[in-house]
Amino acid sequence: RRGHLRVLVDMDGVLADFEGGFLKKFRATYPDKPYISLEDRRGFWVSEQYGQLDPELSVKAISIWESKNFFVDLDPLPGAVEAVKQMANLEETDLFICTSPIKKYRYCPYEKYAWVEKHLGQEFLEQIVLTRDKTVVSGDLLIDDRPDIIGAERSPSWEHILFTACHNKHLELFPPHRRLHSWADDWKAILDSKRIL
Ligand code: BVP
Ligand code: MG
Repeated sequence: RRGHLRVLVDMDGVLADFEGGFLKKFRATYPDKPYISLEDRRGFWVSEQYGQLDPELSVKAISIWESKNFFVDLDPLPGAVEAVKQMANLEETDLFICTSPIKKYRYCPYEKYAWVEKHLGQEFLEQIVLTRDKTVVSGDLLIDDRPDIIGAERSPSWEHILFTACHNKHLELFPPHRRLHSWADDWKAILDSKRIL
């Protein structure tokens, strides 16, 4: 809509605690296997870091998020639910939840909808964008914890704001790239910086 700011907010690692939920279920399922603490997480792909420990751990890690109830059971990250509800209520602001499902589609897409309904309410189901390629979705901002967001569109319309997560907190960001350190950080100022005066 004309004059409106369109904000795309990622789900895993931004609204839903993918890393915490993964570690909890991995340890419960494989109590005798080694694991990587959140403090020691490096790199976006959990499966790759577990695979470096032992190739069989990569397969076991993948089995965790491919299981029924993994995505729906994720806890919201601190302040996420309140922030998204506030953002959606701001004047001249259109919020969309932009999230990539895993390719094993048995549970994940369904559970992402169920999670949004459970934590944000039925009206937010209208705002969901499921895509494996976020570059083809247009917006002013994309708040996402993945450092490298690439796809078919070489120059996406959005500015990527890196949401801090255990796997990306050590990365040095070069200007003009910006972070949102958590939902306690000043996300309203980032939105306002994109509004036309
Ligand atoms: O659906 C999630 C989990 C999956 O990637 C998606 C991240 O979505 P966004 O937050 O970017 O929208 N995922 C998959 C793997 C390995 C697959 Br093999 C992983 O290590 N980490 C991960 O998040
Ligand atoms: Mg994410």
